[in-house]
Amino acid sequence: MQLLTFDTLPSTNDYIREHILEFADNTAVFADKQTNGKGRVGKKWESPNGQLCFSMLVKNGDPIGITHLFAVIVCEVLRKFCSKKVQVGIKWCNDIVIDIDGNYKKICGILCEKIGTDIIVGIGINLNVADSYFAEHGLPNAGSLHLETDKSVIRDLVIAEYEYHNKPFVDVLSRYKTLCVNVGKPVKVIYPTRIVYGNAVDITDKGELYCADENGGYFTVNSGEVSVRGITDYV
Ligand code: BT5
Repeated sequence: MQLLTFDTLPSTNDYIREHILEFADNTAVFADKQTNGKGRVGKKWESPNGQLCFSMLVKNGDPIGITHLFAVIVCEVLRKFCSKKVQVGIKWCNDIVIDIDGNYKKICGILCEKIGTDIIVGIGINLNVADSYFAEHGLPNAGSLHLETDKSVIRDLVIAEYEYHNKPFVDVLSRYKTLCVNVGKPVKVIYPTRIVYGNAVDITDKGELYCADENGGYFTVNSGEVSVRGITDYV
């Protein structure tokens, strides 16, 4: 694995994209700060000091499997560092959240971008960001772990867990299901042109969110362009 580190980059995902032909499988790019961090479908990702941001190049990857795998790895790594009071979980499909007394906050986002047959996986974790930062930037659902741990320790563990991973997708999915905080809860699914209400009942074997609708039927949520929320809160 090759690790490139920078003080500042616009976006670690964009840096890999710009150099994709030069980089080998598993190249990782880390920046202490990003000035133009990206979320899905053109959304902005705020990357203040105190956030761990890095990206990895996965050659010939499956974008769904990779998103779920990294969500599981990041969630399990962060659980090792947090006190029992702070429940770290996965919010379908690419967020890591913390639940403090029923109040969910997004502390990490994962962005998987497919470039030909390759995938760029970008991870941003709010390790130690002041809560006032999120209020000032209009992010009421964002939160921080308030962990003093050195960024490189968590980054290197996530990369190592990925490199040593050799489990089939079904095993990843069963871990994903146990960590996913949506299952068993009411959900509001926000499509580009409509909103659908339901209850999340399971994760399918393709990693989709499987929901019961209000009329006794079922539907699956699989698009990267939807947002899933709780009925009144973030989860
Ligand atoms: C994501 O998108 O959550 C993917 C974020 C990926 C960031 C990493 S950092 C390293 C790499 N380089 C990049 O340029 N990106 C990746 P999405 O699910 O679309 O969520 C985006 C939404 O999250 C925004 O619209 C905000 O509502 C919220 N948000 C923005 N910044 C946040 C932050 N720091 N913490 C929590 N929520 C945030």
